[in-house]
Amino acid sequence: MPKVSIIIPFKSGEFFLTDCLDSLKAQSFKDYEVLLVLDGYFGNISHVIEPYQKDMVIRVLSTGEDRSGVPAARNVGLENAEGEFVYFLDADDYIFEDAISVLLEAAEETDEDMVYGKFHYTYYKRDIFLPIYIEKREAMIAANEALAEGDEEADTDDDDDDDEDLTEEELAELESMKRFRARRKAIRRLITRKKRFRNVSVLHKLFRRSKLEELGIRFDESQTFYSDFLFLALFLDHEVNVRKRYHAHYIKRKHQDPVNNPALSQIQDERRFGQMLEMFNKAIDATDPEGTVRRAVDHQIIVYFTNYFVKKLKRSENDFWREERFDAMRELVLRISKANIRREKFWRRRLVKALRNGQQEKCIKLITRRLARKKFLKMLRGKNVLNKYLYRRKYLKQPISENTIVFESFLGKNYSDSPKYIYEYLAKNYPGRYEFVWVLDNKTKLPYEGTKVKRFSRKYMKYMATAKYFVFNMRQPTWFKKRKGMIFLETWHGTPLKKLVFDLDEVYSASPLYKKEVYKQSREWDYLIAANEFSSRVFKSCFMFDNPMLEYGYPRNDLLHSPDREALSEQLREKLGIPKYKKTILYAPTWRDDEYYGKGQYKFELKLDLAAMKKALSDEYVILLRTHYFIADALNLSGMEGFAFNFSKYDDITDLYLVSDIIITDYSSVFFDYANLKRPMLFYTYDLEKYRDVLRGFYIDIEEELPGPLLYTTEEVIDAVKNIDAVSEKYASKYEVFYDRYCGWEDGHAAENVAKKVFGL
Ligand code: C2G
Repeated sequence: MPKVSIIIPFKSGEFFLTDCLDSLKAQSFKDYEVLLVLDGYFGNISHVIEPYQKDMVIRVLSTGEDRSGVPAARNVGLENAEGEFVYFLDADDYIFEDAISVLLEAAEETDEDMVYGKFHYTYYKRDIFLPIYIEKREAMIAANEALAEGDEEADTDDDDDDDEDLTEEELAELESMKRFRARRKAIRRLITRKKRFRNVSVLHKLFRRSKLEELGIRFDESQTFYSDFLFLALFLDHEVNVRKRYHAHYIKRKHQDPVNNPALSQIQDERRFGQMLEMFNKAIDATDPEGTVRRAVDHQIIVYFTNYFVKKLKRSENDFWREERFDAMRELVLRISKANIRREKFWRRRLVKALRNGQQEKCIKLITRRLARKKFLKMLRGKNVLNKYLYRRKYLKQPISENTIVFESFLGKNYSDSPKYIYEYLAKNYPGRYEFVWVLDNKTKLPYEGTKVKRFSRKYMKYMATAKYFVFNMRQPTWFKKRKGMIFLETWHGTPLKKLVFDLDEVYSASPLYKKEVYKQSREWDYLIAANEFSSRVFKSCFMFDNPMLEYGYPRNDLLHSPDREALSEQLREKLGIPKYKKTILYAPTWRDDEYYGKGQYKFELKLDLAAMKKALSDEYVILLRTHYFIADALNLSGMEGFAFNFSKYDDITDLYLVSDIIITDYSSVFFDYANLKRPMLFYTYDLEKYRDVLRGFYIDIEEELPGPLLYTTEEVIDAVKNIDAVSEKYASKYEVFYDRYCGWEDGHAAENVAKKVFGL
């Protein structure tokens, strides 16, 4: 008989399951069985689990034909479990290697009926998440020790030393008090404090199986959504012994694809309301009216009503919120004891009172007032909120201004990329014809007569609401409303090397709504520019784009084909202060998905040994450094004066291409553009495997196609620079093929061609 039975319901997603099983394989504790319960799964599971069978006992079960759903699958698991304990795990999650042993040790030590641990939430799969965590492990271990101490303190509350003076009876009483407190804390943590009762979960809880049998607790199979809530509420309503162990870690995967692969909690289902009522009613029927669980249940009902239901009452177009659902809600709330209502905040109590009296209008009035007050307070706090409010309430009602064009490059960070060249073409050739507006947060002075506006400022909001044309190189904001008659030109910002949106199974660095958002946004693009045949094909698939593709090459690359580019380059060198008799290397790497501080704020650690480069190359070369626009870290170039120059904040990378003799890059789309110059390219791909195989996935085989060497150390880079002629010669034929494939459409007139097409000139 195994010690622990791990119950995993499985419906789909073999990809996730392997992560889950890998984490079980890595468990330090080995005496467990896995009950994988198939629920409406029609694939061939044996090839997925076969590699694991030598490391663990996996019993594959099924809900059968008459039963279905997660509750049924878990019940099948319970019916078949042989372990002394059962543990619930989801197929798309994974656990730390000591998770089971930590929980089990605690359960055995103090004879618990249930032990629960800590959750982490992530979009990442296991082999990305773990290294990030291991890095922070020291800090985590320290925090865990503190928590572990907290565990004990919180669970005992009393000083054990004093116990010695007590009689046996007193000791028993004390023990029972401790048990009671631990259970009350668990109820608060696991039920009351959950923001949404749908998040109440049996996951990562180790139950003593005999206790579940004794109490006859099973999952309610008529419940698709809330069976966990009922299960836990019923369990905790008994005098069970429970304990928490916060250094047992469970990694809950957030789902980032609500379009194709929604998590259960993301499913909007008409049945939800009915099931919720049923669940609450059952919980009320089955629990002690005076007990802590009931208090938690009542609180959850009130929170649901005051935070969610009343908003539906006020806003929904569906009358059933004001008719049968209102009545059902009222009936439910009438079951809540007055004592429990008294524990709630004043504004909630007023709403509950109005509902109990059946005063629908009053409920609506109260919530309207409360929402208005909240909005007002929010506006006082941030002017962006006020500006957005004006966008919706005022500017969107104003007429569209037929000749206004809004340009934005890299979220207003600089004056650059294709929007810049389209703007300059129009401003130069059609002066006075349009009102040009640039979204720009830096101090750059615009040539021609464009107006600058700061992103999120009031003026910006006005133009976003009323301009007819938009020329953006990244996605428009999610709140942007495309009005009838507006024309949106998406230039995008690079030939895709790294896989994008709908070509990604998994999105690591984005919010769960990412795919849904991009889908909405790309519907709003009237035109999209492709620099080459390859981009055109990929964009159609990765953005699910089927409006006109402008196949003219990139406006941002026009300059690279300008007949006087050499003269231009000389002028620029002077303007940028590059020493006269030196050759120039440009180093322009991309960003890394897994190294960040926060949204759009990425870390960058320079992995080139600049001192070594300076020593070896500074007689002949200088190096220009250019980090990606997402990078928040500033480069430290002290001691490198005269050799290394930081151009990370410089507006337009095209200028930097023009002045450099060699480029070093990695997985950045810059190399597709730089190739237009036919100058040598080196690829400093020190983290290739991680980047390609773990973080992103590429559209092309870079080892095969890139027209330059992949280098892994500073020494190799120095060596390649020193022998650059030989390197160029070696890659000459590859370069030609590459050039034809990715630069073949570029003719120096992309801006003109795009502008003529979009603006009907
Ligand atoms: N860029 C830059 N400096 C860098 C890196 C990039 O100025 N050090 C600019 C270049 O114009 C480049 C663009 O930002 O073409 C996009 O950068 P990528 O490194 O390719 O990365 P990303 O922003 O993720 O865009 O289809 C293109 C992809 O979306 C990649």
